[in-house]
Amino acid sequence: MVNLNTINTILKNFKVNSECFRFTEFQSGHINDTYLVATNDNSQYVLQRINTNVFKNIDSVIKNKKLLNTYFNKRIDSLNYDFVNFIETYNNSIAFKDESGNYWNLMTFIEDSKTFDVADNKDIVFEAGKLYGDFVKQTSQIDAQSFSETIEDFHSVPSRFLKFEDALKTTKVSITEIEDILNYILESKNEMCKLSKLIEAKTIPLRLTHNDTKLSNILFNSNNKGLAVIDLDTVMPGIIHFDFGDSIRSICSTAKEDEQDLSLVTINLEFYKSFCDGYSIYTKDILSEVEIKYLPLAVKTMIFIMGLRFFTDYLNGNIYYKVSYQNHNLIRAKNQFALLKDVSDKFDQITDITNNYFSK
Ligand code: GN1
Ligand code: MG
Repeated sequence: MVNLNTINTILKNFKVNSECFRFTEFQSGHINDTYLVATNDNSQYVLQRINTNVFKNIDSVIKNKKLLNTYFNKRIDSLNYDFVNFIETYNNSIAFKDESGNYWNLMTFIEDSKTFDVADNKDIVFEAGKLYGDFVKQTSQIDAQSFSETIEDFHSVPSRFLKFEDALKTTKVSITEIEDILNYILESKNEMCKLSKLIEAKTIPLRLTHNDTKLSNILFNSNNKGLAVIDLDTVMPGIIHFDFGDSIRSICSTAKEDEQDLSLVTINLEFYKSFCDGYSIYTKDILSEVEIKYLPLAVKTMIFIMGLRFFTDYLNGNIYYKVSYQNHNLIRAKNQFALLKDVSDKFDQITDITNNYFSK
């Protein structure tokens, strides 16, 4: 547990001349520990301890964030939205390593901002579409190859399958309890590997992608207008489908990711239209025909990956995601697979809507 002393010891290493007198922890992330820090010069900062159990390749995380920070700062006058600004340490790094080997980032806090876990109206969804679409536009000039992979094969279905199969061999969970899910995962395998095959064949181009485009990674102001895209740990080379699909998974679901009542978990097609409406504003002219063609499949694939990852972590005894109760990851997995079933039922409509908004 951190206390005021720890926070101030860390703060001293960054180029800020102020002391923290109060801090609170943000509760929504599953991976890092994130604090809102108020200082005696009337400023607020976001201090984050990077989870090195998840981000084993910490040098890549630091390098990528620094590259992006420099890039955004250079273009500050032409940006449509605000961005996460990393404060440097006295060693000119954007991360500080403490005595216990923890790595910390310090970021400016974007004032009067808030996040949502679930969208409750389509204006929020439209805004989210615009912000994530703008991220694609702003970063489209970057050579993705100059960024490193912060987590290897992060959205690779074949690699996630291997991890799932390993977990299945060693799990303490009784197989009879989870037979339905196992069958569903195995039945879906072929279709869900398709995007990975297209990447391998270089049919779909690599871009710089965010890779964690949840609703809660967008800041909104008090009028529910989007302010900035946050959480840049997983920015690395990827395909547009990772970001588009993960956005829909998170933003167009009618329930939160760990809703237990599966009858509440569906895809909201009105929200899907609003997201496409906002997203296409900045991306329509940038995306190629082949990228557009596979957007609907991306929705299925990203929901599947998250379901598979939550389920694998459940089998492994919850070693990756933070959980609040024993079955939390199982509930999350069932939730994602329920969403996937609804998306599959409505796939023709999803494809038509996508074509309406993105076809040139
Ligand atoms: C994790 O950054 P955070 O905690 O919001 C995860 C994402 C998942 C998400 C599911 C590095 O995101 O991939 O989509 O949980 N991040 C990492 O809510 O694994
Ligand atoms: Mg994240």
